[in-house]
Amino acid sequence: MKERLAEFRQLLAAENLEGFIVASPANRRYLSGFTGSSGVLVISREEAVLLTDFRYLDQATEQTQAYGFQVKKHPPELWETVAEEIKGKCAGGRSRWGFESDHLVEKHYRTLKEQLDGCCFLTPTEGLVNRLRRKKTGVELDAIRKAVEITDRAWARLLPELKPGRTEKEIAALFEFFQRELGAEGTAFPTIVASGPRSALPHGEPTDRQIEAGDLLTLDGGAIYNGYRSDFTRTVVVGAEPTAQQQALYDLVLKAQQAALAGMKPGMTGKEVDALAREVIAAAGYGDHFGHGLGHSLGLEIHEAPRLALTDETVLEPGVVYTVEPGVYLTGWGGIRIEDVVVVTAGGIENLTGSPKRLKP
Ligand SMILES: [Mn+2]
Repeated sequence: MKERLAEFRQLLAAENLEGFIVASPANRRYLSGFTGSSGVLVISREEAVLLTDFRYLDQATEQTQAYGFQVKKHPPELWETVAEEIKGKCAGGRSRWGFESDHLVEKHYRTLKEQLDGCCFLTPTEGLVNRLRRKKTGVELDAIRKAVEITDRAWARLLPELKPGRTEKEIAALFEFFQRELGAEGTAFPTIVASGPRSALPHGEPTDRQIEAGDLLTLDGGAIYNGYRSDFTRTVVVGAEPTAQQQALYDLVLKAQQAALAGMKPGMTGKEVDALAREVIAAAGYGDHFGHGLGHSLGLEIHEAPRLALTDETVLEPGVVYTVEPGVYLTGWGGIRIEDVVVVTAGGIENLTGSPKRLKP
């Protein structure tokens, strides 16, 4: 695992950075292997240090060894210690140290700036570690596969439990319980369950609403396995035959998803893949009702760059994992979304999600 540190140092050299401060939990875990909830990485050309507190010392030492980090305990003031650690490494007064502008809290930045004035320049960066995290290695893909499989199996167990009278909260709780029972470390994000007219809310939080026969029900959830996440959405009709309109809209969303799954391949941009699905929905007259991007990458975090979206120019590469999740939402009526997780291969994609796609399960 030391190669991650070596690759990151190559990036630092290319960016003309003498060192780097990692505050993001996901980047910290990716580079150092440390899974604890608190700690900062201080990475220079020569040394890589994880500063953490008493609670995590033994765990951190064990987890980071293979990644090439040494662990140091910080006194109560973490950010004062980070500054001290950098001071010892930035002789000369001209070195540039990078930090994550989207993760370093302003007051911690101020502490560093006061302490390091005249010693080094703090340089804001964005997405530097993410450049390494985009392409998943075999070990990472195995974890994602397992997380996806857990979610598929939890969904299969949940289907017979989807009955009129159950509340959205109960359904979310059952789904999360099944995932835990099947080996998940936790839920990838708070489970979305939205039924009836509420299914028009793309991110409807589960409520006490009781499911009624004939309701659309959208569940969007995922599992965590070895730190890696799955993401999954299905819409079904509960306790009745689908109406013609429900079926027509479902078929449209499915057709849009299939167009993207069949067409996406390395060399295309995220924007082009988004268009494959969006054009199908727009041609049917529902373009204004698909108001979010087609998909996003995921891994240690549920939403990672790059995306499949109107504005994403990133070129698809083998080894990058994406969700493909078109949806149509009609306020007051309901909504439909279907989401799979895929990995880009040499010639197209492999769909990791195995759950059937049927409006009437
Ligand atoms: Mn998603």
